[in-house]
Amino acid sequence: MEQVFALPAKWWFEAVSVWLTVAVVIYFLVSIPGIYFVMKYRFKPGEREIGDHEKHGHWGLEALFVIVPTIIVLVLATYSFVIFKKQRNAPPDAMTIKVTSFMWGWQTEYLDEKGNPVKVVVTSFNPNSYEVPEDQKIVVPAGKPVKALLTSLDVIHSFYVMPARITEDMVPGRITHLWFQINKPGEYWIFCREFCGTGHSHMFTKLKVVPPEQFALWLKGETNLAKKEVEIKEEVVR
Ligand SMILES: [Cu+2]
Repeated sequence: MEQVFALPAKWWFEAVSVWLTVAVVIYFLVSIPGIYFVMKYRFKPGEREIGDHEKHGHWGLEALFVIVPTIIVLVLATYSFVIFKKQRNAPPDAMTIKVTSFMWGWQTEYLDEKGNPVKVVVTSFNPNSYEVPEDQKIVVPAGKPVKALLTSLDVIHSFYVMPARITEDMVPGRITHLWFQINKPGEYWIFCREFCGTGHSHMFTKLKVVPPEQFALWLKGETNLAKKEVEIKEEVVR
């Protein structure tokens, strides 16, 4: 069995293929007979010039044209809602981070069970580079669900975890959320996905996914993944 690389991306890809298949099949079911009838009943002098308006259609066919699309819509809606619920609600064992956005960067707090921050990472704005310094990457454990609480200090931003195919607005004065799980260690992009000013194109960071043991060490500060202390206050007051 193919290993699931990321959630909720798995369901996102599944839903896209289901919707695309239904859409393409319906497209051909409608367009091919459509072309045929356009040819067959095209205007010819002397033939049905005033049309056949007095004739009623076919009750059976009309009922079929109502019932079949209704069933398709209901099936797609139910299927999509099941996926939406999985995509929206973090599993109960998810670890929690809180990400606060600002023009143009991120502050990530790692919270304990009581909601107190145990570690803080700040990704600051750098208009001259597309590199993210090692100590500014958001580190998470591989194979573990992560719930992110999101907010903003200034304007509306959006937290887009690209490998997980999930994004959510970060709104000042409000806490929104999303969750994701990346099963393969590596580095992935996170982008701001809401145009938020002149620095928007440089509002990104790297998600560094490491094995859980390595993450536990990093969180306790016993590794050189992020040695440098970052002055948070200075960074966020822009
Ligand atoms: Cu932004």
